[in-house]
Amino acid sequence: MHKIITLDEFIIQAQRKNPYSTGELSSLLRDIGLAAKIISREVNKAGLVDIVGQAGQENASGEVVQKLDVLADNLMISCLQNSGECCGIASEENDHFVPINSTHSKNAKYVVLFDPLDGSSNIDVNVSIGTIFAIYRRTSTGPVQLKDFIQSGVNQVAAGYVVYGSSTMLVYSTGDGVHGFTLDPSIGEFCLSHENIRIPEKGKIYSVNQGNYPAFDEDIKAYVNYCMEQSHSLRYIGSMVSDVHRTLIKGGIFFYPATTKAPEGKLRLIYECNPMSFLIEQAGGKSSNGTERIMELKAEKLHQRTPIFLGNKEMVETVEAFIREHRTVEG
Ligand code: P6P
Repeated sequence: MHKIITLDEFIIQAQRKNPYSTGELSSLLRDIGLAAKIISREVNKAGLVDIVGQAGQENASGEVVQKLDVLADNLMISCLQNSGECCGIASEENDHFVPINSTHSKNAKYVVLFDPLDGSSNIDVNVSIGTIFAIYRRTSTGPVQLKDFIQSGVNQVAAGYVVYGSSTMLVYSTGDGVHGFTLDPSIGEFCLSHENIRIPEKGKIYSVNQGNYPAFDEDIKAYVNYCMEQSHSLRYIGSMVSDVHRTLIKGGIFFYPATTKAPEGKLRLIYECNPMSFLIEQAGGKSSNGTERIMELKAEKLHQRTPIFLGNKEMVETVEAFIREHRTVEG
């Protein structure tokens, strides 16, 4: 029988490799895994609206049903509060960061940033969605401060995502490779299914909302035309976690460039682009805003957006060359 290695076992084994590890990060990762299992259960029920009720309405038990992304946000916060290893969180669903002030938590050394349910607009058409998270060591002392949350992506201690798709998978890295775990609902455990994921060297898939083509800059239009001339396949799910997961496993490039409608791009730097870039780089790929490494970008605000191009090194460097050449010509 194939040996099952659960997420908890894998985390503990990884902790044992680090003699200075105190177990706090391990505990945090296990709590994120717990939140993921509960969110997965709720997402899988979403299709049963008549039973569970729609957001804002009461369900069969008379409870007010929350929008799934609000529910996911509350679940992540609750699990992180219980962990005692997190002194503050920042998420897409909260305008400001949220200190966690319980006796144990307020002295904890980690902050967690997350998008609790990315792509939630796809829920009602049964398209896979996901949770994205990033973990940093706080830099301040005393009450947690904004600067603890808007650190450069290179300071990430760990990052990962959960994709709620045909199966629920948790993929994460603590800087020692990227590892994927598939949820076995029959035992309620995330089981190691993809150890040390490496992005394929070559890619023939480009992933962009080509409907925005008229709103792209000329250099991006030129690159999209190049992808079509190369007979690359266009795959776009419209859920970042799903598009990045496919890119990680099958190779290719995922990009959300600046457009005339979104001059800063659409995706958020600190809780979408930085964690995904951490994983892509750990798997041997590249991630930039077209000219600079994503993880070296300076964050000024919690909900700051950035253009992003991530995937195979070769494909990202090709689009960077298109951008560089266009800017040289433009002068
Ligand atoms: P568009 C989902 O709404 C999301 O935030 C990401 O998950 C996804 O990559 C992007 O927006 C899709 O945006 O403009 O192509 O629908």
